[in-house]
Amino acid sequence: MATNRDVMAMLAELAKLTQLQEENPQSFKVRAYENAVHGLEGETRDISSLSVTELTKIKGVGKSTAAKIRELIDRGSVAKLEALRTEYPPSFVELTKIPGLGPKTLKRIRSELGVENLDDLKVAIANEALRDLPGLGATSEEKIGKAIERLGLHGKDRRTPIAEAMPVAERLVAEIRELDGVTNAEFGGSLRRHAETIGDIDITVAATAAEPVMRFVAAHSAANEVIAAGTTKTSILTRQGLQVDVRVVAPEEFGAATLYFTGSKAHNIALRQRAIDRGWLLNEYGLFDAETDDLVVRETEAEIYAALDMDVVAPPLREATGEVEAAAERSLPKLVALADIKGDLHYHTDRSGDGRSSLPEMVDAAAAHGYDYLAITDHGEDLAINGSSREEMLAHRAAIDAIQADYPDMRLLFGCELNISPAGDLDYDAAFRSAFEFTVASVHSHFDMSSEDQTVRILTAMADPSVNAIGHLTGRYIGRRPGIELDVDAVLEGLATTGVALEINGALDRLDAAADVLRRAVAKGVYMSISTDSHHTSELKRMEYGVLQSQRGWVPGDLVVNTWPCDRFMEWVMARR
Ligand code: DGT
Ligand code: CA
Ligand code: CA
Ligand code: ZN
Repeated sequence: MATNRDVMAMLAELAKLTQLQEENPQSFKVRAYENAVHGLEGETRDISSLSVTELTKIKGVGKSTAAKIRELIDRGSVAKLEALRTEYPPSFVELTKIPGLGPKTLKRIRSELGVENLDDLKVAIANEALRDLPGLGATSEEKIGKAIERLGLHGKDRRTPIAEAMPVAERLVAEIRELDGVTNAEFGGSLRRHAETIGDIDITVAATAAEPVMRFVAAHSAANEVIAAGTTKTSILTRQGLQVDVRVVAPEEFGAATLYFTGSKAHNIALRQRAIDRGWLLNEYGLFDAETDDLVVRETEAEIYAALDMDVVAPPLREATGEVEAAAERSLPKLVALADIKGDLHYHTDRSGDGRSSLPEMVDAAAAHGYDYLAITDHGEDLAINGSSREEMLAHRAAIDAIQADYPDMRLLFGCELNISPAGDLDYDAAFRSAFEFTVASVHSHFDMSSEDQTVRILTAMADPSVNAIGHLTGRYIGRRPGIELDVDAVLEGLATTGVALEINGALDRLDAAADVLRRAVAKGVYMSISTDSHHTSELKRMEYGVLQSQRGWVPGDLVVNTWPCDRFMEWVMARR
């Protein structure tokens, strides 16, 4: 039976493939599918029981979309989608990830050069065949070639952005946990370490019987191909070409197995050496005495670390970059936990053109998280489509003031996401900006300026007394768009001097600033904020990803301003004004 998630995945795929067919991302049909996905995000009912008429009452769902939803629920597949999949197989769709290759260009290189997949495209580039097509040219050809290299789309080590892998893994783990005889399930590997890109997904399952789990995985709707079906390990390939390894272990082996399959390999090797030094052996089954083979411990990761005379190392740190030594010396930083977060500081409502939930809905969702404070930061006037005029902002402030009375336990801040112009200027004027109680300033355009100019741009912006944080520092989209180039040390110096916070953006396709930048920021004592950049109530859970990103950067909690109690936080905010 199709779940709400299946339906949303079906519509998202229809939107994607229809873009290719209509050669236009803005086509009416594409928008209709996308709007339906957004409408369903907020749906808490099981929609499989709804009629076409009932379905059309959901925001964004039209009649033809409703019919496709029923078709999926009733027949298990959608004819229109099947036809599109035949016309556009995954190896062709993959080419849409390459910047500079829009649907029109793709169609042309397919019909005129016979390019069906990445290998074909690379041959065409090597033969300099692209440059002769209308609308392309030598420069575009070179750019496309470079983008292929940069995206790592080629060969055996092609990697998937974490934003694409995470939903697949979270879904499988949630479903496997519900199976009979399963006592625990967890994803491991690079995904649990919260790496930016993922080679394959590793899932470890603790169960009293392996067979039902193996059967479930091999028959899963996400599996386009089963590449290995063993008694305790099954590997599948999704339509997007992402491999998932599912391993079943006995419940008492779960700790040793998750430790092993979380890695990294280098971290494991360091742990194994500590075991050897103590006369033991460490493997995926447990920690054993080297001479007698007697079991020392194995049930939980915590027990194994304790036996090795170490503090528990959080998964994002397990990269053999000093964490083993620090855990042994008991000098790991006191990292942020989700429960430490007291507020969200980058937060949109439908006052922003790209916001999709109303102010009351967004405030209510934050209150449900138990936050003590919340900065509402809709876009300023500079973002033509998404931004707000002065009049609109003032009306917005009145609406926020009015709603505040209903939430006595949560301090609402009238805020703004200011856009940083190429010169480092910000929206409105200084007097108008000073009315905001909190702002995050970020780059949304002009990604190609020189590193020198970008550095001046950010330093200029942060010098403005209305700015409290710099949002998504580089503007990157992992695997899709490289960030702006910057003199990172100069920017971090600026942040340390001004006391402006560096945002850790929890959107999985951003995870900006990157972990290595965070680690350098820690060394300079830069304040940081962990934010979701939510545009819809379904996006508040990004806070968890932001927290994991902060851990990957070894960020101690006391540098993170939104772990502070409201009084201390407000003192810091006011110090800028
Ligand atoms: P990926 O998939 O390339 O993003 O990176 P990982 O770290 O998920 O690597 P993967 O999937 O090959 O293996 C998952 C974990 O299993 C890895 O992090 C550590 C463990 N592992 C795999 N092979 C070995 C090995 O030969 N030695 C040790 N010590 N551990 C291994
Ligand atoms: Ca892996
Ligand atoms: Ca693997
Ligand atoms: Zn934003």
